[in-house]
Amino acid sequence: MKICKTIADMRAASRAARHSEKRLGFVPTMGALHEGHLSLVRAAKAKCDVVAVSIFVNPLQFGPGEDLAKYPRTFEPDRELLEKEDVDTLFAPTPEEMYPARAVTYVTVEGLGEKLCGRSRPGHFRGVTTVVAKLFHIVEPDMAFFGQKDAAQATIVRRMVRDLNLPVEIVVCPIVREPDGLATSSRNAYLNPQDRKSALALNRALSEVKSRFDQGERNASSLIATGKQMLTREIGVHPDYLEIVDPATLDPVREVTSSALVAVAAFVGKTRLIDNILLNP
Ligand code: PAJ
Repeated sequence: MKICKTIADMRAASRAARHSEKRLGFVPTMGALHEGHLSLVRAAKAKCDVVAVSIFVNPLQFGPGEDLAKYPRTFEPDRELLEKEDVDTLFAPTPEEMYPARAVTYVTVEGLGEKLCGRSRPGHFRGVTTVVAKLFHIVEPDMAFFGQKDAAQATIVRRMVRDLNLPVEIVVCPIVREPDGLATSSRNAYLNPQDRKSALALNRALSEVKSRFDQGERNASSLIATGKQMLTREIGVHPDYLEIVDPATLDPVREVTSSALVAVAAFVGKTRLIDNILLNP
């Protein structure tokens, strides 16, 4: 596996792949890799000839008081995992390499960027779309792989690609879960044993909403109330939001008459976790 620390090196690796007419797949990550990330790598391997993964803890998508400084950085184990998956190129730039001093240019997906997590994390999605656009320009992949775990992020990236006519196909892969149902996340490492148990409330709330839906309930307010009840029942869990939205616009729906996304975010102790499920009438 070739490790590129500079933009110039990464561009050269991509150029080489393109010259040999190889289909280039790309998986952007912030590292602390787990089975969720590896599922994207495997999907990329299955669909593309050459696979590049980036590891970059993007300062621009963390708000003041968020976990940028303590975000897990585990480069060596990450590198080994990617070697084992037979990844071709690892792009791991420094913040200085990615952001020229006094950079003032951003990519904003207006409206969508202020929904769901964007409401409680102002500027978060602007940070995501700016770095993903930069990564796409540097790597120039044919296909890029994202997880349904971050459903709003996937929607917003798709919209950016469409609006800016970027020549990349976005593939969204299913949520990977721990055996007990908790969505796999780098932030699960922050949970103490008690919080780890409480964290199951997110998936439990979503499952409860799904089962009420399967029994015929279509009213979003009523489904939301069911989910919130499940969440608040658990000590140490503080809901940020539980919403039922149109997966393409992220706008709330009143009645679930077509495919809808149930998205939840909650603090478990000091750790903010997210999860979601799709309802298909
Ligand atoms: P990160 O949280 O490292 O996630 C990288 C990718 O892995 C994202 O597309 C995310 O949705 C996916 N992923 C994480 N956990 C998953 C799970 N349990 N199942 C399936 N996919 C999962 O998301 C980011 O980094 C950043 O915002 C990034 C896109 C890299 C931009 O900085």
